[in-house]
Amino acid sequence: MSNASFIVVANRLPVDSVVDDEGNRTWRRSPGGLVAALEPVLQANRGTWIGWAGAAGAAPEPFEADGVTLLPVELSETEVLRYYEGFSNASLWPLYHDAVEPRVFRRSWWKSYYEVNARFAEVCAREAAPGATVWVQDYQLQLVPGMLREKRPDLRIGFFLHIPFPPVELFMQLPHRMEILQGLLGADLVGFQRPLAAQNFLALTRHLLGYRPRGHYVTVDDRLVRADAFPISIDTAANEEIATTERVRQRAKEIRDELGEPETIILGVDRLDYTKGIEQRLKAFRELLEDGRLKVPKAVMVQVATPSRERVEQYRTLRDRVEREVGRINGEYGQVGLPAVHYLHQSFDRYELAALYQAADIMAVTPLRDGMNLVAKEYVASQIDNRGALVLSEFAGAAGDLRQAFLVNPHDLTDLKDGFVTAANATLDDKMKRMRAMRRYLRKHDVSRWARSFLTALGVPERGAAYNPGSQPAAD
Ligand code: ADQ
Repeated sequence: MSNASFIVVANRLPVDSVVDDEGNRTWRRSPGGLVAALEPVLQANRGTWIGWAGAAGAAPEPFEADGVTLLPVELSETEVLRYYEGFSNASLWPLYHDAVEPRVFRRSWWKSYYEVNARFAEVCAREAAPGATVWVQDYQLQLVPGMLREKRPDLRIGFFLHIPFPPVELFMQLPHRMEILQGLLGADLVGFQRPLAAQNFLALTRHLLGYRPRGHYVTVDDRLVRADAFPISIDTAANEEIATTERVRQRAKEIRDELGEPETIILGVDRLDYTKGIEQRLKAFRELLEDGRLKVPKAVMVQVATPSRERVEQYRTLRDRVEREVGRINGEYGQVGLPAVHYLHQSFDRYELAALYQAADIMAVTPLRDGMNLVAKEYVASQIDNRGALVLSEFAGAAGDLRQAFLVNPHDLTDLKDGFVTAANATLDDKMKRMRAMRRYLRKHDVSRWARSFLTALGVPERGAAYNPGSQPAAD
């Protein structure tokens, strides 16, 4: 047994492998708020992060990065296909997102999901110091809390779900639904993005397992399990800092110039995923051009669609459909040198992304369903002159936090179109009031606050403080 007193278990390690010209491998930290938020806690507690390194085959040796031990878990090519692309991304992902795309179930996928979860739990049980805290992340690892509890009842276990948790009727479709629920109930604290998700979970413990939840708690074998909402956020200060750099301000001007100085730039930035409502957004834009409520080149759309899960069938067909729609809009409404939609199927660094955010008059964040949506929050934090407008789906968790956004129902095309027109016609005064209020909110509710509130609820002392489960408070 090792002596890690704080462990994060996630599908992926927070690093990407980079191989140089001579074939030597190094690791680059992947960008993201989660890593930034957890780093101080990990560092102060000689923490360990357990996860897959991103390539099938033998796992690399454990290594250290910035004072944190990274412990890679092996996944075979078949497991990547069945556990990751199959059960996680073709069964659970669509089902948990209100089945906006049909979910697929295969028995061989479940077997692999079970085996991989058992492997993660085993590695974690081996690494954890007596009484250590373990924080398990997301839908790929829902069995880990239960499996870990069985091996190591001494541990304090937290689980956080980054995506929505479905209502009872939908969850009931899931083969092995009992095992999943029991897996989650192995945790002391089960965290969700929104209160409704926690309520769905608690209702299911009654419906499926006959437990009697009270308030936020349910008693399982004399253990109290708490289910509650902890809306995730961004590193607001870091986003604001990037947005104020000369490099970003200059680049934002250049982008507007390159687009031909339009009056209204509508921007979408999403992983290319059917939950993000990209097709519906494009259709709304096409109809607005058709109706003459928006006109090219005064109004243009920029859609950044980050490549994602490209080996999963549903994602490949989505890409085809999106690209066909972009082609159709440009064919009908573009002019030579002035396309109506600028479509970028690429990843960008933080600076380019911030410049795009700053150049946009309207940010379109219109998912059909989304756990939170950090793009909406990043856009707000980048609006240092408060001039932009956020059109936000009611079905994104972020709508619970960014209440001054122009809220829309993306399932209703008329409402979506009206939302864009309202935002485009809003007075500067109105837009600035909304943006100021949202920025104030995000300054207070940033990702460190999220991590702190989860860990405090789990019983871990203040962020950064070393956590020694066996120690007594010092007498003063
Ligand atoms: P995602 O579905 O991946 O996350 P989101 O929350 O929007 O969605 O996060 C995407 C991240 O990727 C953002 O930080 C964004 O800046 C970045 N990104 C997007 N396009 C990019 C590009 N072209 N280049 C570089 N970076 C890009 C899941 C859930 C969400 C939940 C998060 C966190 O689906 O609902 O908010 O986890 O819990």
